[in-house]
Amino acid sequence: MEYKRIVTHSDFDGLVSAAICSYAEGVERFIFTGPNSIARAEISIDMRDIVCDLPYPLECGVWFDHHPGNLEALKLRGIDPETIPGRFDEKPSCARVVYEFYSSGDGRSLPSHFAETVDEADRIDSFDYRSIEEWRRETPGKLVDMSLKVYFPGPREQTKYLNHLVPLLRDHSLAEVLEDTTVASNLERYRVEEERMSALIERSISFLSQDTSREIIILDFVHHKRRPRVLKNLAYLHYPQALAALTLNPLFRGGVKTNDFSVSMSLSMNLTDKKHGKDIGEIMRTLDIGDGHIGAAAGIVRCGTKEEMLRIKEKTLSSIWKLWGGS
Ligand SMILES: [Mn+2]
Repeated sequence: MEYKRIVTHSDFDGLVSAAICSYAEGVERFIFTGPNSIARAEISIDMRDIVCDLPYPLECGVWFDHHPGNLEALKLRGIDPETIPGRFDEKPSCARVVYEFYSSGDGRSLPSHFAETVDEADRIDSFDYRSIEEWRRETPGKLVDMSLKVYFPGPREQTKYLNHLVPLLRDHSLAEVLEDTTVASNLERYRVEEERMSALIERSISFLSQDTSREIIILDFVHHKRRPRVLKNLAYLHYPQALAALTLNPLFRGGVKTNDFSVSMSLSMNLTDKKHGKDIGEIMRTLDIGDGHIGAAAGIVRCGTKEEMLRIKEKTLSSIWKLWGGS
């Protein structure tokens, strides 16, 4: 079978997955997207497409993935994963699944630089860090990942960069990829943006009055006219001992700000591999505002008036604190 395109997730793991598939199958056309556009069937995908690190679409030629939720969804649709070409495996990254698939079995072997790149994809995609220092360590993979987080004026500029990056990741080691001038300049631009985000975050951090030991960092942006572009983990640079970070963002409909807001929360790396009994997904489900897993989850709260929103927001935060079971 001659495949024509690789449809992949637009994150580091998705790009590395695409790079390995591109090498193994000789496919040079890439489509970058996110899980939601697959779920909404916004992209037409057919039997000549290879799909990586995304939910299983209506149909495709080959599917590689590692998200347990996507496997569940497939089974609910009555599709037996064994009948789909490709591989599903609950590995730390989809890149690992693809790497193992092509390096065993039919004798096709992969260039040696993929070993390090896939190790980095594992760590980055599963957020496998045990401390702030480990998370901030600027490994080659981390630097390439940072270059992806730079601000793009539109989807076209982002696609252009991703199309530039996948062949680099396919043909070179991460250290060599970092020598590319476009990668280097995006990385430097990202560093400047990160400084700015970190400063905005520092100004926006608050804690609940009940939270005397400052366990949950709260970033409340609901009063902002536009959703600010921030990476909430940067908050840990200011409060490295915190156990979780929670962001509140206003929601927009047709470009107009509503009184609805979103809540997203995740555990800090201080709790990685610790027995903590916290379950963020369970908190969202109990409040009936959303879903997620133990380490990270999100929800949406709908409100009528602005006054109602302010009241419900306070109530939601104190309910989260109770369910969190803070000290
Ligand atoms: Mn992934």
